[in-house]
Amino acid sequence: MSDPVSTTLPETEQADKEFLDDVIAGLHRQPKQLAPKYFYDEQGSRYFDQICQLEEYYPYRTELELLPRVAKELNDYFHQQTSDGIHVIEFGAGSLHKIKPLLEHVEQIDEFTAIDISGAHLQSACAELKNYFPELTIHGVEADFTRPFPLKAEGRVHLGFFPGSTIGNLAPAEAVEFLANARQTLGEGSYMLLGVDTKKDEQLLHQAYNDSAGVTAKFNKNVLVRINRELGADFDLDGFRHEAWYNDAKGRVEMHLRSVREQRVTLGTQVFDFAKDETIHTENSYKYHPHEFEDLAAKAGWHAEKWWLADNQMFSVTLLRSDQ
Ligand code: AVJ
Repeated sequence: MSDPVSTTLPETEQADKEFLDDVIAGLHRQPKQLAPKYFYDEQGSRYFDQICQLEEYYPYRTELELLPRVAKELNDYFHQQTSDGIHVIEFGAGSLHKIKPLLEHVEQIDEFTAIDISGAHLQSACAELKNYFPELTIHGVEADFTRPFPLKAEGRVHLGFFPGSTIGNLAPAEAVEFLANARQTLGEGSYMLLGVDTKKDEQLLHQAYNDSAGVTAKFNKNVLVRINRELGADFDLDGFRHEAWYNDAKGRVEMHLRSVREQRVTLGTQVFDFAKDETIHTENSYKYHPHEFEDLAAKAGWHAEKWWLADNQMFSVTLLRSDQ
């Protein structure tokens, strides 16, 4: 039997209900947690773009500098592999800056599908991309890319694109599940290109997630702003402070919002009590050595065909090919 909720609610109402259900469930957990995908409303996507311009946030710029080299080598590689057109499918596409080097250098790409959870942001980004690449067929899809989705078009090469180390938001087991789903979606003989942040000096990681201008703090707190505005909660924004640190045992940066005092937050009929210093865990950002990532991808039926490391070793890009 089909779920009456998913069939009767329009898509945005459905998304609101999921947001509400997730927030309630997450805040009832111990420790309290919220999923990082909820940072990205329009304002959150803007904060993230600001983070990418910060001196301290090395991942964005390091990857962007590495991608032209990757793209030139990919162009040679694909010419050797196939004469078919390539359809690139980007997961969590954001502002569409990362796809440009690929479109500039990989000549066989003639179709591009961008999937992102922030629909309005995506539409304007797609329109802008069309100005740069008028020949390219572009589709913008507002969706949660962690779910499987249908892709048509036979006789073409599917290249999944997942830059920015967004895969780092997933715990290793979830990352394997995502990669296995992506392999299903993309189909037999497909490829996937991923940007993956590397393990590095703890001090550099700390600075990247605790910038001096406080943009990351605003980005982190934006999830509470959303919960207040969209779900009618009464979070006191000054009652929580941004924290981020590297958890060496788990190989991840964690972001939290720490309650500065004992307090109660209400959301409709729900009540959430916070002890002083209790945190809401809002994000994990896993870091991998290229070989660690290769092993993880292998568990999802992919093998690493090639990988690239930035000159300063601060970021990596891996090309996966689905196992036969
Ligand atoms: C978009 C998930 C790659 O983990 O570095 C930036 C998000 N969080 N600053 C990351 C983020 C805090 C970012 N990813």
